[in-house]
Amino acid sequence: MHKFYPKKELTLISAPFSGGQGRDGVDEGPRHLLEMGLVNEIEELGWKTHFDGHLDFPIPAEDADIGKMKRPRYVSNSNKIVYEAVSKAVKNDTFPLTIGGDHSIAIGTVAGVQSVYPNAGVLWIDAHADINTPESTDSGNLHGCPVSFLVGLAKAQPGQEDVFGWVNDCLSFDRLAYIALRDLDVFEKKIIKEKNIIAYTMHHVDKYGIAKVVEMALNRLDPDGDRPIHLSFDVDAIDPIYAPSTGTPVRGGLTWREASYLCEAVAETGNLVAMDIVECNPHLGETEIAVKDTIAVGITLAKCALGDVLL
Ligand SMILES: [Mn+2]
Repeated sequence: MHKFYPKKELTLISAPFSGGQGRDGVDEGPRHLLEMGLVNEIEELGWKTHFDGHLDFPIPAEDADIGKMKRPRYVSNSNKIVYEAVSKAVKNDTFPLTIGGDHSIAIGTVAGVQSVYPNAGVLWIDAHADINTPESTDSGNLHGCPVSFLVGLAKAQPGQEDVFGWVNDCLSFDRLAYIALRDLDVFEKKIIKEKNIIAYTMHHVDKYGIAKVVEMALNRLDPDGDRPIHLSFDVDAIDPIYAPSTGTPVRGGLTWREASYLCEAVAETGNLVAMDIVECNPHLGETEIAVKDTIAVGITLAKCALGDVLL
């Protein structure tokens, strides 16, 4: 039985948002996941699924850059909508499965889960650490910055409009763990070391194997085995051989089975309280098969995290 959702009810939250980065198409991810049968696959696992349609993210009339940040008000306002949806789902004792959309939407998903479970740990599965601050980012694309808002590293500078003030440093550094990292900026490497953030790169996956890495990450994130876990899964964690249709692919990632195993192992703890699947971009596939593979891997991750087993 699921420790946190004994009724096995799930709220599917579709966040078709692409404002955290510059490439069109990632907002089409949710529609493709639904068309390939995501809801049916989840219900076959015994989860009663609630879905009220795609979230709507109004584009602000005025949204000038703040420092290097691109589309700051659009990203912030949209994340408030995601936050409300996730927080409401958890309060209704339903598992929030949020499908993106780019990874900036995890500002809202993590803040939403933390509003109900303030001790929840976050497993951030990604090729990138997404912990750049509005000052350290090169691109100004906020999908590379969500973690910095959540842990309180990102602060409005004197004289700047504080559009993300509502996020409120909701996540402590010791409740964050990374797996599958392999493309880090200088600032991100520095901050991970300085703050002693739990971080397993692909080097660790090679060295110890995925099973040991997941075990070590969970033991450090949740030493007593009773902490709610939020899994935020960026499909670019997976090798582009398996998940090519994504905005910032990086070679040398998780295999299909390593990614699936990771989700299965987290499901086995019984402590998973929320999941995000982000950065599926159907416009970026070179072939139709590339797109289908990427969407299929997203569906597989959801199934594994929700209790599907091979035997
Ligand atoms: Mn990411």
